[in-house]
Amino acid sequence: IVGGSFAAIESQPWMAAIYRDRKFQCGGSLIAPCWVLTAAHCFHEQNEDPQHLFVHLGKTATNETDAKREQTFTVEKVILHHRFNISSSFDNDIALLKISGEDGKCAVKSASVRTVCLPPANTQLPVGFQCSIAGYGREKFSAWANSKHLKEAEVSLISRIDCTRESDYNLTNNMICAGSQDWTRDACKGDSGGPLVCDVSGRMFLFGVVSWGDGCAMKNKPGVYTKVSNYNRWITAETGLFKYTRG
Ligand code: 4AZ
Repeated sequence: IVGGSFAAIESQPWMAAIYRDRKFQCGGSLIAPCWVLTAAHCFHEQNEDPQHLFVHLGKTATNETDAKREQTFTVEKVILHHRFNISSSFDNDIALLKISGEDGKCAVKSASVRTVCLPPANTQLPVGFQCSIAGYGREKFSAWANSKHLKEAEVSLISRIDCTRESDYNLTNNMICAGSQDWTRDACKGDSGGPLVCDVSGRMFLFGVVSWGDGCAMKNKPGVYTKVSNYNRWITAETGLFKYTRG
């Protein structure tokens, strides 16, 4: 995250840190005790071996373990969206991880670990709506390494017209744009897969998954996010979750 501020995990308790072996790979969001929603481009298409993947919840610093607040999981299943296409401008950049802890248990709710709400299908917030992004990624585009601490930043939703006005972005209907008015706050490399959450009537909803952008915090180059509310049916079909919560 460029700009914004360091945050304790308790302010983004759905935040997941995804590792491949010992190496930090991507962010993610806990949408149910056994399920993390993230970006498809974080994984090797088709042949990702879940045995190498680990998910940490409740993590504030990536270089240390706080056993009192953290929960660690292996990955049972990696589900990439079947129409994710890395060559066609990252359309359908969304993936699900089924996580499993000791003796098959999933995430346990605490001050540092909790689920985020999914927005109702096809909901859209108005342009200019303030949301927040979080991640352990780079603090500037030219940085050598990721942040050692979780960061969060406020960004606002940008219309498709404004998003493409000064950029050569090829947006699909499955993407939303967000940025800060002065272009000082943005997601960056390493934040991929992480949350764009928006407070609607006092509840936090996961409206976006960090996906791509031209550099980080560059003028007229907003961050691009997978539009989560387009995927309610896919999430239900793949997980069996939320089956009776529509309507
Ligand atoms: C990346 O390379 C990346 N500024 C993620 C987000 C953004 C740019 C790049 C958005 O993972």
